[in-house]
Amino acid sequence: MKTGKTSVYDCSIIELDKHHSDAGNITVIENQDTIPFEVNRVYYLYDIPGGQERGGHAHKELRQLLVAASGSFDVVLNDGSVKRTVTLNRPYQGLLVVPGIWRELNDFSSGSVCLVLASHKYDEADYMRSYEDFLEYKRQFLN
Ligand code: T46
Repeated sequence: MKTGKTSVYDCSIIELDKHHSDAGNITVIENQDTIPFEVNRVYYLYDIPGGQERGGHAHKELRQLLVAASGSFDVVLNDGSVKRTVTLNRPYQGLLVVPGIWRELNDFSSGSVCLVLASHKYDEADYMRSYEDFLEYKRQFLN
């Protein structure tokens, strides 16, 4: 699928493996088996001040799985036509975010951790940080 043609409905919750024991839980994510891309980078957002927003950009190629490893936050997905808000609050659920989707993360609970598994290494050229440029990019792929 052309990355510019993606919609918010191409983003989905993936239920992750949860192994429960009296000693606690463990969740495992494996390349290809659990998620539909190879993981080349892992990073996490933490110590996020109350009321802070993250994201506010889109990617041209990057695919990501976002997990609330601790606490909760909202992800507002926007494909230029439709907005959809997904609340992440379970460490055994991941939100697959496809390329070409503007995202904003907000309403972080105190102490929350957003774990991100990403398909590519960091590349600033992959970012669309201007909302106007993002809309223009999506318009090119209409029809
Ligand atoms: C997303 C949310 C969940 C690096 O140097 N390497 C990296 O791998 C990353 C991700 C960031 N940085 C630097 C670049 C910027 O100067 O860290 C700074 C903040 O990065 P960014 O604007 O990407 O941060 P967030 O938290 O707004 O967004 C990130 C992801 O990039 C984004 O795709 O969905 O986390």
